[in-house]
Amino acid sequence: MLERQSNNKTELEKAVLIGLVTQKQDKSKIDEYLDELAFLVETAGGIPVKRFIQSLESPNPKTYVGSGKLDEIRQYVKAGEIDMAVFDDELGASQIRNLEKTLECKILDRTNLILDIFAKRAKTAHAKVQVELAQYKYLLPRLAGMWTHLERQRGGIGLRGPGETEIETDRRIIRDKISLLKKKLIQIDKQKATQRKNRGKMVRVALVGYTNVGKSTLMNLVSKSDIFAENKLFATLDTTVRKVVIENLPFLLSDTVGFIRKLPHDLVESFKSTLDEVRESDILIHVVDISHSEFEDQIKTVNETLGEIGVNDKPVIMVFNKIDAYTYVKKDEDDLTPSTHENYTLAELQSSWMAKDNHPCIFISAKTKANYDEFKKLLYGNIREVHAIRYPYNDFLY
Ligand SMILES: Nc1nc2c(ncn2[C@@H]2O[C@H](COP(=O)(O)OP(=O)(O)OP(=O)(O)O)[C@@H](O)[C@H]2O)c(=O)[nH]1
Ligand SMILES: [Mg+2]
Repeated sequence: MLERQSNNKTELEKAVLIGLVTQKQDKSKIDEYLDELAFLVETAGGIPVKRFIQSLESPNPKTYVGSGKLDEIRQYVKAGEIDMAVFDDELGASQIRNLEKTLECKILDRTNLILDIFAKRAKTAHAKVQVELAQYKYLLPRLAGMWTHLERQRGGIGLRGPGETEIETDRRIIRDKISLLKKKLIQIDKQKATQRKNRGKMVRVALVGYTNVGKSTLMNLVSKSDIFAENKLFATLDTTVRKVVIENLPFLLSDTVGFIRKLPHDLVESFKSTLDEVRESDILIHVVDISHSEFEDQIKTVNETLGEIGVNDKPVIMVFNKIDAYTYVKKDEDDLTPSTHENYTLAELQSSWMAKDNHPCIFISAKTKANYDEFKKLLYGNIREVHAIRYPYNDFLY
């Protein structure tokens, strides 16, 4: 909250957003993608003022967009005193260099932006080291000709390290930092592994899901704790673990970083140890924001990311959250086009989903607590099963 109050309007950086419709990237999705990019810019503390979209077979290797579009963007940036151009895909060093030369403003890509937000969010030593390492790994191959020389004095979005310190831009120092951070991370990982071991054989449940779906809100509800939940992307970076008891059954519940499409690979790599909590858990609660029009894609992204960190075979409970905010488009009687999920009522969506998905699913609202008791029952049943296998002679731990 403090952060928002201290945000002086005049300090906010103005951004244009640039995205492509390519063979790989569907035209119908581009608005959603740029909505998400805009949300990322806002979360980082900038103001998105305009979007540019171009259809291309594939990104231009020199300038991402074609020359005509680039000129259009250049004119807009100049006239509108725009601080930065944000691209929806990861850019290479030469693309950044060429774009900066033409547009004469700061060039950021999606990865850079996500890293910046992560840096702002990192609270514990562990998260800070992980983010800083990912930032330097991103920066090192892109240093030559980057906007760093323009921005050195000003800092701002894209150049903030953890704790609002500016990140280093000297190649030699960065190399040293990378090896130092790697060493630190190994040390922290060892401590964490010991901590996890000391927790014994208690059943472990992890909340996973796309960013901003309500994981922390649900965690707060279940554990009655007070974890930072906010309508911003990546509110949670550090894994929080709480001991929870439902009826007579104790277990550990963890809340962790949310996933997002095109999550930078280096970041997933650096966060592997944070995600160990997920990897070592017995049950996953996959939280979905049912009120988001792209929720099906989000589920896919989460499953892919889980695959990437090597989690494929755990029992999963699907929790469709935010039913209070669910809306649907009623189709005209004479409209014979096939229904999409946007035309389903909540009840229809629920039964169609339950028919096609073989995980246990439940539809709830963590905000209004609708169906919360049923959720707890479902969770209890699932934990009980794991518990019974682990402690065959022990009906009740307490
Ligand atoms: N309408 C509605 N909003 C909800 C519900 N649950 C959570 N929210 C809101 O959704 C936003 C995100 O909630 P969080 O709990 O921070 O989500 P998260 O999944 O932990 O997000 P990250 O930590 O950023 O990955 C907040 O503004 C919550 O108040 C719900 O059931 N209904
Ligand atoms: Mg959270």
